[in-house]
Amino acid sequence: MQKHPLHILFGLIIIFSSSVAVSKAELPASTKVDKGEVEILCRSLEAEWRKAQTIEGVKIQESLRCDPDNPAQIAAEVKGTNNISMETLMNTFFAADAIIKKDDRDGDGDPDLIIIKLEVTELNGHSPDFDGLVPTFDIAPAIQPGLWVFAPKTRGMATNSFVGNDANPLLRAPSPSIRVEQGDTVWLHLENSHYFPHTIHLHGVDHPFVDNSGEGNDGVPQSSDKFVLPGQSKTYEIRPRVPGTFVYHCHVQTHVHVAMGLIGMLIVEENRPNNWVQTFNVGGGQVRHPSKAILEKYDSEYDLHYHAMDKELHSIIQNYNDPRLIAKKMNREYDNTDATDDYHTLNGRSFPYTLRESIIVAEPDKDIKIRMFNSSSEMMAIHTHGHKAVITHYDGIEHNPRSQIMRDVYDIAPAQRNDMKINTVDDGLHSYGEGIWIFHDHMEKGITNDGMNPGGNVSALVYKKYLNEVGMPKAIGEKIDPLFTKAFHDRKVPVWQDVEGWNYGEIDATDYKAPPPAAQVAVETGPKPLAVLEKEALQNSSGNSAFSNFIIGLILGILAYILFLNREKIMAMISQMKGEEKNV
Ligand SMILES: [Cu+2]
Repeated sequence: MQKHPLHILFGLIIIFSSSVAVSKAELPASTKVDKGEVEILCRSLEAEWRKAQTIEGVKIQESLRCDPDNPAQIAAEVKGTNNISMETLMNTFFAADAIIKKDDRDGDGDPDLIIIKLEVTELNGHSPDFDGLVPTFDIAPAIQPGLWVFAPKTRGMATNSFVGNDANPLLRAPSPSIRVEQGDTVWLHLENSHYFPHTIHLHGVDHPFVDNSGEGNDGVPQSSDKFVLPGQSKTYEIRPRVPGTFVYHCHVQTHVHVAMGLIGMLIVEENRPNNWVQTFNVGGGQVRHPSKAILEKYDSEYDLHYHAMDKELHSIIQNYNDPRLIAKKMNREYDNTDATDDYHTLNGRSFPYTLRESIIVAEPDKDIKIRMFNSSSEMMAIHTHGHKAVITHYDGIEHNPRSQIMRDVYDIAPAQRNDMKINTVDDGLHSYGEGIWIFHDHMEKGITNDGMNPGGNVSALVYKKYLNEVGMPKAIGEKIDPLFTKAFHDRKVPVWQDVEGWNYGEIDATDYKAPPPAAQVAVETGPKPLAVLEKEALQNSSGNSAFSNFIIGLILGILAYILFLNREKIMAMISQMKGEEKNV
């Protein structure tokens, strides 16, 4: 039989009419959550600091990010605190003996004896004097995990000023990148300004097991060294013969001291004449005075130090103030085999703060050197949008150029280093052209702050023409303002509340109690007492649910459609039956 299109339409209307009936619902109104004060995205106080300049004879590259490194500090890091004017020194927080550079032993125009002084600093720790943390270091809006870091020896107060308790700019996470030159004699002097024993282990850096005086030099209390006790000092002596990207870290209670932040990059630069290297890169990111060897091959250089934190561990120093209690809580009660990393940082900060100081600024047709380091305890898989980088070195050792590989995801195990080259030629392979190209961990928890997305170690490679006058990306997507609030990171703001033209908020959950599973929550106009909901659920369970309505409607519809298609046969049967009745 030929089916008329009207027959099919009629059948479909009957089949779906019942399901349409149950989808008619009255939703409760959306409410809007007050997200409180939105921080200024970039305070833009340091416009002069962004410019390329020369201080104390030190050439300092332009740094277009929102929060550039202080040029006076760069000059001190390159020349040493002993070779600069008092005025320049006073424009930094360095102690006068923080970096001593002297003795051009090979006569090649740069110093060969480098004395670096490190202290151990607690950030966001318990204060004995008031109800708050001190000194504070926010990894994202109002997120303040307790941290320990190696820090350059500082002068004066631990705080930035008298009016706040935020840490001075030298006291921050991560522990600073340290740069020395191949063949230098380096005395790494640890002044233990902390309440626990620590050491320094030089991971991957060429160093003798014992120093000239016969003392242990490997930083491992169980095999070579004594602890450096609170108030004591120790000098680690190295004369690195091999260049590369290496690591230094504490080797006392390593399973927690490294996680607390006592780990940083130690970079040995290739030997060149007149090669004054930037001894510290505080806070990582752009190296504003790259070494001679780097400038032979690259236009700019960035240190990317990734870390992750379990808030259970990092809150111990905020909840307890007695070192004996902290030792008990941290070394015996805390179990890192049960740990979950809650915070994921790049150069000590999480998104959105990474946008202020850990962006990579690009221009077309340039070569960018990246030193990537993972100091978390899990694998990472960093992905660059819009670019494929060539991994030139693993753990500081250069690959044969023929076997160097190009990728767009860079796996990096704990403690590993990838040296990478990003070439910004727009050829569809190295780069897809200018833009704001984010880069982030593809282990997805890495892009959250305690499970709130976006957050974590996300940052961006931003082409100059996409940067605004204060060094923030000129994003053309969604507004990022809500991410600069405490409320967002406290999990209080609905994630799509501020989407223009949609305004998807949240239902008023005051006094709201979850109904039993069978109840029709979607059609309620307001919260009802649990007893009423339960009664309704009982009635619904007798076959009045949306699903059962649909099934019944479907069966009835099919039956009606079959009857409709066979209506002529049925009519004939009925006529036949009537005829038979008459004949009786
Ligand atoms: Cu330690």
